[in-house]
Formats: sequence, C-alpha cells, structure tokens
Amino acid sequence: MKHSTKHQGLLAAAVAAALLQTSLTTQAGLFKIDFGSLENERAPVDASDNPLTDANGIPLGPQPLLLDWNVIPNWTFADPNANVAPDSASVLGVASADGTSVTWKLKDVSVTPNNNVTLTMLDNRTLAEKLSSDAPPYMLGQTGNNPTKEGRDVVYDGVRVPGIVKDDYLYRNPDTDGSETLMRIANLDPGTYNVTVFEGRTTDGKRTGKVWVDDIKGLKEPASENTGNYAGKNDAGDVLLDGQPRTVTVKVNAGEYLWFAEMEDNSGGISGMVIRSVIDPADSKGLFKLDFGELENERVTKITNANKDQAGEDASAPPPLTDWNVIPTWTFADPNSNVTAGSASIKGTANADATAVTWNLTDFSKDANKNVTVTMLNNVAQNEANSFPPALGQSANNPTKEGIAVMYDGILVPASVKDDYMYRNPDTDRSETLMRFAGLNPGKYKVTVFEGRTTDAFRAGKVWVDDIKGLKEPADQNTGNFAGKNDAGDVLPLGQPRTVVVDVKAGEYLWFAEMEDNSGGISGMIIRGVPAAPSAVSLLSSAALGGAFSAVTGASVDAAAKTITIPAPTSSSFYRLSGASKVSISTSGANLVFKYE
Ligand SMILES: [Ca+2]
Ligand SMILES: [Ca+2]
Ligand SMILES: [Ca+2]
Ligand SMILES: [Ca+2]
Repeated sequence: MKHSTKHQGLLAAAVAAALLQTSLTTQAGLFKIDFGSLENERAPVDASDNPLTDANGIPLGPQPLLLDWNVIPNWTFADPNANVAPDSASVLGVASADGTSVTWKLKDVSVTPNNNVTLTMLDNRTLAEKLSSDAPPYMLGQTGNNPTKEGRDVVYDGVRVPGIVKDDYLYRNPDTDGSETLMRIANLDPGTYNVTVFEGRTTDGKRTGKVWVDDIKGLKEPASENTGNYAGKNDAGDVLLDGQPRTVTVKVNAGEYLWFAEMEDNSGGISGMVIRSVIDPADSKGLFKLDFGELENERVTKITNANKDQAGEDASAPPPLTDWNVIPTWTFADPNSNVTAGSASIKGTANADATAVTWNLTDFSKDANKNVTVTMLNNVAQNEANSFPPALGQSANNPTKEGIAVMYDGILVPASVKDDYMYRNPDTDRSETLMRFAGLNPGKYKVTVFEGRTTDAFRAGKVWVDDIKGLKEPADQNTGNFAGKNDAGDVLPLGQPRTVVVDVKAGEYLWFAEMEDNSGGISGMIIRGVPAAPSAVSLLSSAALGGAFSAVTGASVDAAAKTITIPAPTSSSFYRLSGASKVSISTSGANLVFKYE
C-alpha cells in the first residue's frame, strides 16, 4: 500500500488478524557491477591451454553463475545486448533512441532492495572532440579483456569479489588515450555511499577515474582524477595479485545522480565497481555486531585458477574483520581454545563453576559504550524439565558458502559473517542456548538475527527484555523464520534476516534464546540503537476516516531508517503520518512498519 502527498500521507490500513512475518530493515543499498563477461564464461585450462578436467576426465565448466553481481559484457550503443549469453548473469541494456547512451537496471542486493536504480553509460563527446576536431574518436561502446588471470577471490570494502569479477575488465571502444566513458547512476536513495573501483589486470601500470555527485547533466565533473591508481600494479610498478581497490565516499541527496568517469589511457580498463550505502555511526545509539562462527573468517581464500605460481603461494584468509566481534567454537570448560591469534575472534571468560561464559562487546557506534557484555548460558530449567543433555558450548559449521555480502538493517554483512554459524553443543532438538546482554544504555534497539546456510529450512528464536534471571522468556519464538530457506522451501541466497524492536530500560537486560532444532544455527546478530524521533514526524490514528486523529502511543521512530514501528492494531485503523512523504506500510511479526521519506 503506497500513498504519497506533499506534506501529509493519509493511509488506510485494513489489518488482517493474522500478520505475515516480513523483514524490517533500514533503507540501504548494495550494488555490485562486474565489467566484462569473459572470465564468467571461460572454462578453466592448464598452463598449456588444455581444458582442466574432473576426476573422471570430464572438462570442467565455467565458474558458477554470479547471483549478486550485475555483469555487463561487451556492448555497443548500436547493439547493447549482442554479447548477453543466454542463462548467464549478464544484464540487458536499453539504448536511447538516438543511440548515444545505454541504460541498465541494477540489482540491489540489500534486503529492502531499491529496484529503480539504473546505470547509464555515455561518451564524453566534448572530450572526444577536443582530442580530434577532424575525426573525434567518439565512443562506440565497451570491449572486454582478460590478459592476466589471477583467479583469486578478494574482499574489497567488506564485499567478496570473485576472480571472475576481478580478472576481466571493460575498456572504451575505441581506447583513445585521454578519452572517457561516463557512467551515470540514477535513483539511489538519498544517503552516504562508498564507491569502490578496481582493475584486476596485473600488467597495467595505472588506472584512475573521477567520482562525483551532480544533476543529470554532470557538468560538475572534476578536472582531475580523484580515485587514485586502482590498477593491478602500484605506482612503483609492483604486481599486486590482490589488486588495489580505491574507495571514494560520497553523499547523494534526493534527485541527485552519482557520476563516474572511466578515464581511458589506451591500456587496461575497469574490472568492477561496488556501490554501498554507509550508515553514519552517529545515527545509531549503540551498535553491536556479532559474527557467530570463525570458519569462514579463517578460510583460505579461494584460488579458482592456479595458473600463476604466485597464486598458490599467496593463498590466505580474508583480512580479519575490523568491525565485528567474532565468537568462535567454544565450551564452558575452555571458552578460548579456538581464538586464533591475530583474528577478529574475542575471548570469553567462564564463571567459577563453568556454567556461563561472558564476552565484552565492542560498541561500533559513536556512543562507544564499553559496558556491554553477552553472557551465554544453559537453559537449566528447560534441560531438567525435558531431560535434555546440558549445553557444553557452541560449535561452528559452514556447509553452504554463498560468498555473498548483503545489507541487513543498513549494516553490511560480509560473507564471512553470513556463511558460518554456531549451533548448540549438543544440538538436541527443542533445547536452547540463552544469551543475556548487559550494560546497554536505556533506549530502543533493533535486534536482527540471521542464518546464512541455504540448506536449512527453519530457524527461530526468542527476543525479550527482562531482569538478570530472564524468567519472562516467551513461550514461543517471536522472530519468525530466519533460516536461509523460506517457509515454502525456496533457497534464499541473500538470506531472510528478522528484526525485533525492543525497549530496554535502565538496569534491564536484553535476552535471546537460540532455539535448537537439530539443524542449522545462528550466523550473526546486529543490535542497533534507534535514535530518538525527530519532532518533525509523528504518527496519528483514527478508527474512522473522518474521525478525530490522535497521536499513536508506543510508536517507535527510527530516524536513521526512516521507519515508525507500532504494534499492529486488532481492528481496522486509519493512519496519518505528518511531516513525511512517500509512505509505505509493511508488517513485521506482530508489528506494523511505516516507511517514509
Ligand atoms: Ca567478469
Ligand atoms: Ca570484471
Ligand atoms: Ca564468521
Ligand atoms: Ca557467522
């Protein structure tokens, strides 16, 4: 249901008694562009160009289809889709009527996708005419190349970049030194974005571009490059097997466009671009990010094509996460036996009788609250009532490895967080691991939980606020299914995070029960403080359209996410949201969520 007015959105919500579970997340975007399809569609060969085969002598096929990248193959203004292979990950472009631009729709891999974002490529014709007034080298399109094939997965700005993205690139056709390919990205939600560009080719000495925000004309283009060198060699000429991605942070206001100029120098091109929104930490009152499981964090980086001597030597785990607390496999008896030196794993402290382990958590918001801890414990009463074996700790697992970074509640969730998980040890069906969070500053928090594994059909938990004993635990789960498959059994490569909003008062604890069902576990948790409501936005309701509207009590306003959450009414209600526009309504558990701009 959508309604838009200039000042006041008038909304009528007929609310069914049974509400569907849906995601509740912050406005955010994550766009991944792979320039070049050559590596995506190439079957692997050995050093002598003979096809690599499996154990039965059958030639290996190309790498699996990318599910989370927009792949742009060779194209021309005259025929943008001539190289879009059937059943590939390549996206279709639409040429303008005059044949001077091509526009592609971009897939947003955040959980609340903005499906209106487009990339338009066009020539910098003024520049081409400066290069030669007699015969300007006007752009015809872009052409792919892949002279070096490092075949390694890397992580740029928290996003895994497979070798088939990094190793191929597109260059301007023709590749006249000093010319430019212009890229204009439209319809991004207003906000702050990291723009990361890179070239994989390791025999190219220099590659640069210009990033800026502008109107549709793009006349504010900077005079000089502002990315720095993003080629596969550094300025000293050293080969960089892992590349040197460059990130520029920009602020996009409503109606503005993100621009990029790919500066052609007659050698090399652009391999890929990642555009992701960044929540200003100042917008969150407390931000805690827990990665359950260390397996993916410490997994050796995948080398897909070891035709480089160096590739085998240099294989390594991704860089340790700097903004997540990782909890590795642990036991009450020995909580830290799997904490690897130099990793992002944190150390826990067991109590004297080894029935609880407590970890100090990092507040990644500006609040920097140093008092927050999570304590994990056995649900003793439940164990005794059901003759369950007591929990010994938690163990990690990672049976499916999507390698996909996603955005949950506006927070980037790297693949190394999403793909591994922890389960209760032992994983007795219907048993629980309890988590008690202490030291949170009073206020409202969004608690988001998720499991990456895409072969697990159901996972749920209980979120509540209580004293130190936790006796008010709900009888049933209240998160909804947060497994990597939905209730219909569909595989969800991007996952289905679930968010519950809680109000923590002074001295209270946030509790979570990880409900064990003998399959799967919990991959991660984000606890994000919700800033107080700006006085400009308020939610009013009335039982009748023409009735008296009054302020809704208990409304939780998230100014950063631009959402208002209320308990769903039990009968039809009419809502008026003042001070906001472009309002939409969704449900989340037993809540109604109003999203506004
Ligand atoms: Ca590619
Ligand atoms: Ca590429
Ligand atoms: Ca992990
Ligand atoms: Ca994890």
